Amino acid sequence: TKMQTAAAILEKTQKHPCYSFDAHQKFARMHLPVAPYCNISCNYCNRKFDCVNESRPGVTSEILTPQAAQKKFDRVREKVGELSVVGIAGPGDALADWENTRQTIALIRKENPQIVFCLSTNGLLLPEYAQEIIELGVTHVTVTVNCLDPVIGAKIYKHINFKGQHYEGEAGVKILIENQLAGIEKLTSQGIIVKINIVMLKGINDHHIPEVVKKMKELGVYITNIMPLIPAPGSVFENFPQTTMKDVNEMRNSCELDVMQMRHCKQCRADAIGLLGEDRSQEFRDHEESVTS
Ligand code: CLF
Ligand code: SF4
Repeated sequence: TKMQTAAAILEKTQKHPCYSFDAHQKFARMHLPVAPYCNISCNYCNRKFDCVNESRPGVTSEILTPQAAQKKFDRVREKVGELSVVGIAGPGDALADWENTRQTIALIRKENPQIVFCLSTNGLLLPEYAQEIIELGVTHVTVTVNCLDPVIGAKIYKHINFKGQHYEGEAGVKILIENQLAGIEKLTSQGIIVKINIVMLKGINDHHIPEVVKKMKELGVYITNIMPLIPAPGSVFENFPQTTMKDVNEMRNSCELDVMQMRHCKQCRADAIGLLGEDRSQEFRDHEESVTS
C-alpha cells in the first residue's frame, strides 16, 4: 500500500469528526466491532462492555468477522451519505486483535481509498505494529495514556499480558507506559495524527494529568481528550465517584496551552454509527431489518 503524505493526512483530519470540531456536525464515523480481546486490565473496565477507554460502558457490541464488517460497511455507506471515517475501537483492544483489525481495514480500504481509517488502542502493542498500521493506510490513532508513573498506574491497571507473560502491578505498568511512549513517537515521527485519551480519576491521576499532557506535546500529538471516569458496574472502580464535567473542563482549560483539547467527545460505543451526537447503530444491527426499512 502506498504511504500517504503529511499534507494529505492533514487534509483528511478536516473530515474527521473527532479530530476536528468543525467536522463533527458534518461528517459521520462508523465503528466496526471486530476486536473483542484485550491484553491489559483497567480497573475502570468490567470486560463485559465495550472498551471504556473509547466507549461508553453499558452495552456490549456484537462481534463481526472482517468479512461481515466489510458487508456492514457497504450497507452503511449506502445510507449514511456523510460517512468519512471507519474506526476500530474494540470492544477490546484493536491491536490485541491485530489480525481482525488489519483484515477489516485492508478489505474496506481496497474499494474505498477516500475513507479515513482510525483506530483506538491502549498502546501496549504499538511499537510492534506501528509500521504495519502506517503501511495499512491508517492515518489517525488514539492511544489511552492515563499516567507516566508506574506507582500511579498500579492504581489504575490490574495486570498486563505481554509476549506470553503476565505482569501485575508496577512491573506491568512500566512496560505499558514505555510501549505507549515509544509507539506514539513512531507514529508522530511519520506524520500519523495521534489523539491521546486520558481518563480523569479523582485522587489517582488528576494532579498528574498536566504532566502527561506536556509529555504528549513533546511527542508531537495532535490533540488530547481528557474524559471523565464513568464507573462501570462490575469494575474495580464501580463505586468510584464519577468525575464531574466541571473538574474535567477546568483540567482541559489548564492543559489547552500545551495541546489542543477535544471537548466534544461522546464516549461512543464500539459499534457506533453516524454523526457524533447521534447513534444509528441500532438501525444497522440486523441485516434483514435494514433491507426492509
Ligand atoms: Fe472512533 Fe475514536 Fe476514531 Fe473517533 S470515536 S476510533 S477517534 S472515529 Fe470520537 Fe467517540 Fe470520543 Fe472516540 S467521539 S469516543 S473520540
Ligand atoms: Fe477494558 Fe479497554 Fe482497558 Fe482493555 S483497554 S481493559 S478493553 S478499558
